[in-house]
Amino acid sequence: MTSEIKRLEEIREKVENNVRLSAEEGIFLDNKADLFTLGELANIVRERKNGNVTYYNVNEHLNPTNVCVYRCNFCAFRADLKSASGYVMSDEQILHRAEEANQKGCTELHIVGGLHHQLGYEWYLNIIKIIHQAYPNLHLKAWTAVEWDWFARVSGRSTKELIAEMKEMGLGSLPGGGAEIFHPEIRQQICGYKADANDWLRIHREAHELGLRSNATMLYGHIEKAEHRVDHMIRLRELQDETGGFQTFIPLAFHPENTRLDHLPKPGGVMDLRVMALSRLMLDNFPHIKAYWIMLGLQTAQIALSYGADDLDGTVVHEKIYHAAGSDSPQELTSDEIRRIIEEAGRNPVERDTLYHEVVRTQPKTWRQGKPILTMV
Ligand code: V47
Ligand code: SF4
Repeated sequence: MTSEIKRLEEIREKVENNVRLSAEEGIFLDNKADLFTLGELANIVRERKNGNVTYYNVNEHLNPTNVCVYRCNFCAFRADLKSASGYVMSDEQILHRAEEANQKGCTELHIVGGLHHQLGYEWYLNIIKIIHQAYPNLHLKAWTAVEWDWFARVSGRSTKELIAEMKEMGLGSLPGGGAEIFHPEIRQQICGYKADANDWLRIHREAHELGLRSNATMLYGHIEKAEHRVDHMIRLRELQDETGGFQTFIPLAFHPENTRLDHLPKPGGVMDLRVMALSRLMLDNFPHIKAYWIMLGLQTAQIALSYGADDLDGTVVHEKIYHAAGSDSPQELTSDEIRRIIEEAGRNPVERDTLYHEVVRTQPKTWRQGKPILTMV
């Protein structure tokens, strides 16, 4: 037996016995394991944690402004303060979009945007306040750690104080964006000036301490290598050991179009599936791994359900970040279409709310919260 086959057998035994993999084993898997083995191992963990269920939710995206002080090299969404493509939504437009989401029976509004040079923290706070007042049943998953860091810089207050204040106003949870790649060697090159790894992790720790759940992402397929991806996952795994506040990990494939990194190729389907599987194997304390179909495309997302993923995200209306960077996924899927895709993959579709309670619908637009869905962490 060659040493590589022997190493893979040892890893297989660990996975089967639910034993944590080391960073070195993660790097070995990323560099050396074949796609089928990665998928097979990830599927063991996926089915141990979530059985045959695949989750989805009914949500919409709201990006209240695309004007941003930062210039992340991978971003096609942002606009300069004075640029003709820059926009800032009015309160009326924001409420109109929330009404649309509510009308469609959405359980969640996913709210993120640019860091506007002039609007200040109060403008972002007001968005949460007015939507929550008008539609208290809509779960507001809002502002990435990078935005929270910016709010603290412009308001001179602590991130924890701001998160607590917004929670009082109706904030429901934090999305996982802004994580990119934590390792400074890479972060410096793609988004050096914004919140760093320690800031990102601190802000999520604070949210967890305040009783909010959050997600985590990783932007892959640009200039990072296996060791950076594994380092990223290990940092998240350590924080999850401490707080248990993360729900879902979402690996995000880099889309190069209209970005400063447009000379790089877009990662292919094989890389998408490999990173999905590796995430499931390394993040043994994350209940869920999401195949974000907008980013992966429907076909890869469907296959990812056998490579570690147990969640497809949602109906996602008004997605801007990926479509600005060249995504050709549809802008919106109906619940029926999502269910069909999941069933075709041999999984049982379950609609969930943001906090993974089953959603029971009596009619398409009315819903009540069901029992929490049992997930083993
Ligand atoms: O932080 C920006 C990424 C993220 C590009 O929490 C890009 O449930 C690829 O975080 N190519 C925002 N990626 C989206 C996000 C997210 C998405 C779905 C669900 C959840 C959740 C969170 O999008 C950014 C950045 O990492 N991004 N530009 C690009 N050109
Ligand atoms: Fe701004 Fe976010 Fe785009 Fe970076 S990724 S430039 S912080 S909108």
